Amino acid sequence: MTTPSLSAIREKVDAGERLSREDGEFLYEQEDFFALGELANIVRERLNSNYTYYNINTHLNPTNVCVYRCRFCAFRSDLKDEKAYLMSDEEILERAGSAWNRGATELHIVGGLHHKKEFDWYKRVLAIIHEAYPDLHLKAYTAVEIDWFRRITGLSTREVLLELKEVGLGSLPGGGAEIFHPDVRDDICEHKADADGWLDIHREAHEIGIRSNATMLYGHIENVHHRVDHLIRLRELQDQTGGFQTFIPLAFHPENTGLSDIRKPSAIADLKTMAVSRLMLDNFPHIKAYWIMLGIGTAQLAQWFGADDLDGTVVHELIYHDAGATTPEALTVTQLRRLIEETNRVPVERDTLYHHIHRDDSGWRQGEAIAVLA
Ligand code: V47
Ligand code: SF4
Repeated sequence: MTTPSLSAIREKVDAGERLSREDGEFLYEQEDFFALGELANIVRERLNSNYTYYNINTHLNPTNVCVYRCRFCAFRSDLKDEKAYLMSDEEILERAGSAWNRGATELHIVGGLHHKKEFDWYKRVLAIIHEAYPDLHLKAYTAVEIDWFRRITGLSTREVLLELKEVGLGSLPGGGAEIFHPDVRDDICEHKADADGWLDIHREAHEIGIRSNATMLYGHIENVHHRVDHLIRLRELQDQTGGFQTFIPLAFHPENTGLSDIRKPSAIADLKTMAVSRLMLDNFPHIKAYWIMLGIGTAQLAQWFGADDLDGTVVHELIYHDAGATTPEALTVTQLRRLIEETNRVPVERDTLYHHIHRDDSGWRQGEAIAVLA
């Protein structure tokens, strides 16, 4: 094995060769920040040309009551807390209806693990929305939630996924991945699905035709070794299934969490993570800059550090705003397109599965699939 150097890595990137664990760790320590961005941009433009994708979506968090106590989470609540809530069917349908009327193509549904609610309740959330708005894509329930449903039903996770698919599940969001390495995971969220559990659920989803996303929560107690390890575990699964669509690095927001003494990652750390993710995850078609947590300026810059997606026209976001995010809760399509154009990229509206969306006076329709890996 040769010692990594920037020029050796550049040669690999130019040749489309895979980077090693050592390369990933070296890149994280790299002081030439702009060289790192330039390398990530080669891969970004090779896969996605000059496009930056966005979608029109709404977040729905049906309850914040959660049996788990992840140390990084400001969203969860105990059943008897003042801030505890549980949405009624009417509220859920109202939220879905207003999303649909705004032209949303996707609802992103995740929440706490409410120990007084049975699996049927979580299923009904999808079923009632799907029945009322069959064309609204339901990106719902993280692998941690799927694992919880297994625990409360005695079904296998594959059976849980099949039942949810039956009532309208469209794809899985990438949440709950945090950091896979047990040295970190056992400290920040010891009770929930472990790395193998999370990865197996995504594998099963891919096997039954459900696409999914992946995330990594960075900027808390983890180090570079843990981050690169996380990326490599995702890359290995993607080699086997090809079912991941996009990777979203999530910057830790410390306010109101059990880790509130940690400082939020800097814009430099955010952009480095974006770039290393793009370079290491050579088999992921897309890398998403989630502006809600990066802030708008960094999410724009990220379009030159590996990202090709600016999620989304999000409304009703709670997880980050509870943890101190000061970004607006929503951007209009006009604002979002202008932000993308300012970065010298071409805005393209997509649906959850990365088909082009075409709009005219009669509404929206799906077009062809966008930029898939060869
Ligand atoms: O799993 C929780 C993270 C995730 C905090 O799939 C926090 O398209 C930072 O996964 N600071 C949920 N992060 C959000 C998520 C997501 C977001 C956008 C798009 C997609 C997608 C998925 O949020 C959790 C956890 O990793 N999180 N608390 C916090 N204080
Ligand atoms: Fe519960 Fe999810 Fe918060 Fe963990 S991150 S405490 S599982 S709501």
